[in-house]
Amino acid sequence: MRSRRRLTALGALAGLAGALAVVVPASPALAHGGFTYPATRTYACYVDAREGSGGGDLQPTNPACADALEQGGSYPFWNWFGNLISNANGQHRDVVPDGKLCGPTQQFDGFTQARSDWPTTTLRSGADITFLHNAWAQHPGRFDQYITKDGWDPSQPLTWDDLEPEPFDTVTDPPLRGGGEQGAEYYWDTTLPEKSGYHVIYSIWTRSDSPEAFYNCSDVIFTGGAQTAEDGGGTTAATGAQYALR
Ligand SMILES: [Cu+2]
Repeated sequence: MRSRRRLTALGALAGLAGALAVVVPASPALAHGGFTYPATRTYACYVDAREGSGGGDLQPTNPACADALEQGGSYPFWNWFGNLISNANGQHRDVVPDGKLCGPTQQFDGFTQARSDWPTTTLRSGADITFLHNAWAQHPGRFDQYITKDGWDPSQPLTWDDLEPEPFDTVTDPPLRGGGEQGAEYYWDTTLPEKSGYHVIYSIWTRSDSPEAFYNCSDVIFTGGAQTAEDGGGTTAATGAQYALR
């Protein structure tokens, strides 16, 4: 009973924070960032859940997002930009356990479910794209992007060993601009790895001004180059209609 009441109070607080964030810049203590393109798992579920209610409260239509909401409540949805460990101190592989890569803290545990029906962003294998990383709060630091190995199994918990050993993309203090899908955003160009089918892009944002680090999974589908070069390489889950459900 007690814990249930506490969860409800937390949910109300999170909802309030989400509502406030629409109107005023959220405080740095509560807000940080994450990819809007390709959408992180938490951001894609947040968009899905808001669209499911026509822009109001959270009503996920994606089954994985719905289960995440049922398991972990609304906090990680309204705080989709706060998937972090405060005292990571650069020791990512020590502080993030295997199986918990997509949600290393208890609040985000619902996003570690091993399943292949999360919302995805379709990308072209090997394409040049522009990463868009929301910056609710700006922090100097480095972004490292990893890709899952060929043949990884989404029905098994995601482990460090499922990732290619070296990041395919690394950037430090990328440029910042306003006017992104969720306000200020970092942006930089990258070349995607050659992959096919369902993969996870795993991003680690390591702050250089504090021990904090952010850990996010973006679920993506790689296609084999059938798209034209002008289309930018893919569609974003954030536009809603283009979720590639399987
Ligand atoms: Cu922050």
